[in-house]
This record gives sequence, structure tokens and C-alpha cells, in this order.
Amino acid sequence: MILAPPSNRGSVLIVVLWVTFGLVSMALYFAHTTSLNLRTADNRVAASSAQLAIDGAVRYLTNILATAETPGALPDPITYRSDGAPVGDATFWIVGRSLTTSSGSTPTTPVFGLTDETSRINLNTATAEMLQWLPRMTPQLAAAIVDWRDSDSTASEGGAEDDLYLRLPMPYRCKNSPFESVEELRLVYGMTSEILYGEDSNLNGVLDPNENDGDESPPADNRDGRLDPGLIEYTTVWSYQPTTTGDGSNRVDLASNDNQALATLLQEKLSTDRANAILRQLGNPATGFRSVLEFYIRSQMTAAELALIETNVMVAGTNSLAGLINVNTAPEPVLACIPGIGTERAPSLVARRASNDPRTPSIAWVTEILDTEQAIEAGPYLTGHSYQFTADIVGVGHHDRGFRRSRYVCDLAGATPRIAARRDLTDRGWPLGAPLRAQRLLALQNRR
Ligand SMILES: [Ca+2]
Ligand SMILES: [Ca+2]
Ligand SMILES: [Ca+2]
Ligand SMILES: [Ca+2]
Repeated sequence: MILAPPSNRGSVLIVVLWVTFGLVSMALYFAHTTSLNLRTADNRVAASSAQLAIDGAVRYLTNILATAETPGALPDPITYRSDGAPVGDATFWIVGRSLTTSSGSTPTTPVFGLTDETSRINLNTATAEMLQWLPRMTPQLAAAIVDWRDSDSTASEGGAEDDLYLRLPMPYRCKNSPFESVEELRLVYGMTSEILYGEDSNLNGVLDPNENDGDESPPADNRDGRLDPGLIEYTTVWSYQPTTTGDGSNRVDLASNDNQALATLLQEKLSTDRANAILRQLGNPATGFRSVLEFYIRSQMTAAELALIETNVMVAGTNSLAGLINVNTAPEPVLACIPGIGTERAPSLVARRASNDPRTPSIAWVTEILDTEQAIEAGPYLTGHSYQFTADIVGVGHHDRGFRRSRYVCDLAGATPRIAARRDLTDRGWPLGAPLRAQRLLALQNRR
């Protein structure tokens, strides 16, 4: 046997050591990559099961809305699953809003349930005067919003049309046609993300810690212990009322002078005697009503009687059926924008409606808060019924991994329900708060 000289043996050993080290490193590297790949794949599976939970929730909620006992009412959250509903090993939640919050208080824990698009101000129908009352709004911005959607290129006072847009560093033209989404507000001259989103950066209606710490973490906030949301919280492009009833027949237009259609409806829903008495009260022809509320006041019918015919009547004509605001669900800052209500009477409406039965929605009760003049002024902007609802759905996969969030607008005004819009909100971050997440992680550990 020929032995290598001692110095050579040392070199061989070093080479062998290096090779071994290399092999071990490669093995470790591949193991790590494999484990990373596995984890990525696992997260991908979790994310897709979160998405499947959301897809399932959309079908479930569309069905809840389509078969609701009271068409036109926001379904009571106790009648459906919205808080941590399991779908296989995934889970979904519906991020909702409280209907009883006054502007002075701020929810600190999430509320679950569907929300009502008709509870918001419609960007395509609201006047600049109404928009001006929204939080963070200026007269110039309100004018620019109206100029953005109106077909002409004549700027209203303080507003903005082509001439201003074309002078921007990155010029573009004024749209001059209706808003197709609320997010489109970002294009309006003078809009900032602070005005649009406000302090509620994760769009959950809850004051999260980063939304009340000043500039310590985004977003910028005033650290005053209350949530000051942006325009996105109070505006919509989706609200409109159907011109037909649930059975497909046309609603009676109270603005027309077709007394016969009204008489037939009253006889059918009430009685011949009551129909005659109401028509006598209204005088002949019973015409020129600017709102259902005005008809109710002038007819002197009872609130119970109005509730029986409310979804069978409308005021078409000058007042568009798009953009009516549901007085049963609108938050205080939205009600405050309505002529005849304003900031003085919006709080009383929110307080008073808490005692209403949500299963029999109506507008009749507002006459208990507003006097006749105020009610007639507010009437053309109000409704008691909604046909567009939003499901802001959060989904997580197995072991609470793979967070996804999407917002769907479901439109029930047509013959069959349809999804009018979908927007992914995953990048807005976790909207259900740290306590809920911690609680679920603890429950997971205890199960293991
Ligand atoms: Ca215009
Ligand atoms: Ca928030
Ligand atoms: Ca902050
Ligand atoms: Ca604040």
C-alpha cells in the first residue's frame, strides 16, 4: 500500500471536509427550499380555500337576500351567519356597521352583517349643496364632484372641468358622465386619499390602534379617540329603486294625475271606504306629489295604511328613483346632508328609529320628528326601502391562514338578484381587530 506523504494526506482531508461541507450545505439548502415551497404551497392552498369560503358566502348571502321575508329591508343579522361561519376548514365573516351609532361615538369592536347601499349619498344624484355637508368636504370639492359627472364643460362656482384637468402635471379630461364606482372619486380635482379614506384605513368602521396614534403609524389621524371616516364611508353609486313591485306590476306614480290607478291600489290594499275617504281628502285630481312622504301627509292615512302600499307607489317625474336615501339605515352624517333634516334633526332620527320594528320598514315615522314643512322638504330624498346591499366578506383558510377580503354589491331591484360590483379589499389589511385574531390563535393552539 502506498501512503500519500503526510502533507498530501492533510490536503485530502481538507478536500474531503470541504466536499462534505458542500454536500451538507446543499442538502440543507434543498431541505430549506423544499420546506419553503411546502409552506408557500400550504399558504396558497389556505388562500384559495379562503377565496372559496368567500365565493360560498356570496351565494349564501344572495340567497338570503333573494328570499328575505321583508323585501326592501336590511335583513336582521340574527337571521343569517355573518360572524365566523365555517365553510369546510375555512371561515368567513361579513364586516358590517352599527345602525345605532351616533356621530359622537365610535365602535371599537367589529360589527357583523350586510350593509345597505341606500344608506349612503349617491354621487350621481346628490346636489353640491347636499355633498357640502359631508365630513371633510369643501364647497370646491363638492362643485368638482358635480362637474365631474355632469355632461357640460362649464365649471360651476369653485368646480373643475377640462381646463383645470388638462393643466395637471399628468393631464387627463373631466369625465362628464356618471360615476361608476366610489373609488373613481380619486380622479376628481382636489381629492386626496385622506379625504376619500379618512382615518379608517382598513375600511371596517372601527377605530383600530393605528388609526388613533397620530403619525406613529399610517394613516394620519388626529388621535382624538373617535373614528373620522372619509367620503368612501358615506357615498355610493349603486342605490336606486325599482319601478315595479315584487310581482312585476308597475308602481303607481304619485306624480302623475292618474287617479284611477291610485284608487284601484287603495281599494285593493285597504278598503273601498278607506280608498274613497283618502281620495276625498286628497281632492281631485290627486296630483303633483313630490314624494311618497308628501302623499302620506296630505292623505292623512295612518302609518299602518302607508306601510301596506309603500312599495306599490313611487314618485318618478322630476325626482329620479336613483339616489333616494333610506332613513331607516342611513348614518347620522348622511341624514345631516338632507334638506329639511340637517345636523339639527339627524341625531333625533337616529335615536328614534332604534325603537322601530325593522321587519316593517316605512318612512311614515319621520313625521314624528320632522314637522310638516321639514318632512315635505326632505321627502324627495327619502325612502324606507333598499334594494342594493353590500357584503364585505373576510375569508381565512385552514389554521386561519390565507386571509382574503372582497366586497360585493348585490342588486335586488331587477327580476333576479345580480352581483353589481366586486372589489378586492385584501390589501386594506385585517379588518377584524387584534383581539379576535389572538382569540382564534389561542383556540387553535388549545386544539392541537
Ligand atoms: Ca362636466
Ligand atoms: Ca378601522
Ligand atoms: Ca396613525
Ligand atoms: Ca380621529
